[in-house]
Amino acid sequence: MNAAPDPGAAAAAAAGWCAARLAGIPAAERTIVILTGAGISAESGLATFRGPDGLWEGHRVEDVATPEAFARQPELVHRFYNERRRRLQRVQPNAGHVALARLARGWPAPVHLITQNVDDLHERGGAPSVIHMHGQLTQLRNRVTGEILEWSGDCWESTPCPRSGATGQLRPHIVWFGEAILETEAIDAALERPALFLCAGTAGAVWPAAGFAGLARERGAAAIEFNLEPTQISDRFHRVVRGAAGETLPAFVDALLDGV
Ligand code: BJW
Repeated sequence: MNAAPDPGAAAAAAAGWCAARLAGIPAAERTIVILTGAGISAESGLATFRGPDGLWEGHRVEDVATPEAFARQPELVHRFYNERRRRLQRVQPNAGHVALARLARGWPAPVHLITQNVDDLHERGGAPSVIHMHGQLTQLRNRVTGEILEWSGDCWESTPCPRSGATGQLRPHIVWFGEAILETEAIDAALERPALFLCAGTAGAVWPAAGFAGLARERGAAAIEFNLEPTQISDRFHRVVRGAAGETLPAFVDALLDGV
């Protein structure tokens, strides 16, 4: 009987493969782009969207995270985000977040960390800069003036905007289905010519993020996926590392920083 592959060893082997691929590229040009999704925060205790824990009070994310749902039932949508904002204050970054921050700080070339997550666990894990393409739980937007506000408490339709004083104007600063993603200029610049593309904890079910791996590969990047399970985009990667991100990413980052 074959023993199950050790995720840490598989991650270190993938780092060795990357080091060999990058060897011919000058150190300062070994740009890394990292895309993360809900799976990287799962070990911190935040629910993913499409796993067994993916329903919220029986609602699929597609039924709550749309402008139409907010127009129809604003209090339901506010409650969804209020609960997640409260939960965020009770959780901590895990070893996966910390490992990526170590990579960003220790790598000789630019490292662009793009996250679909609306939590702040990359920042709290030490990442020097994070591109939040789907918004942030800790921000609200005034839908009349467009102003963005830092926010840590609950928000309801009855909550007055601290600037305008009016009620019924605030919404989560979150990108819902059918809305344009944020930080497109930073994302386009990051994806211009990556040497290495790392993708951790995303199912690859939501666009445009699901297309980034293919784009990075077309532009010459070595591409590695880190996920517990096969995903909708696994075939876009040169290597896949199966296992929990909190185990595989630290092993990968240690080996990569040692080897190049
Ligand atoms: C682990 C693990 C562990 C677990 N370790 N791994 C092309 C084709 C088809 C459709 C479209 C298309 N282009 C656009 C669309 C429409 C749409 C879309 O993608 N629809 C799909 C349903 C098909 N996209 C959009 O509407 C986007 N906007 C857009 O394209 O705008 C165009 C436009 C331009 C100009 C003007 C106007 C419009 C917007 C997408 C917004 C997504 N928003 C959400 C919710 C809001 C954020 C929030 O509330 O948190 O973002 S949806 C939800 O899915 C959330 C996530 O960021 C996103 C991705 O989910 P993710 O991260 O992949 O999580 P899961 O749960 O799906 O997967 C977790 C993974 O982790 C699994 O694989 C596990 O195995 C793994 N895992 N534990 C490692 N310990």
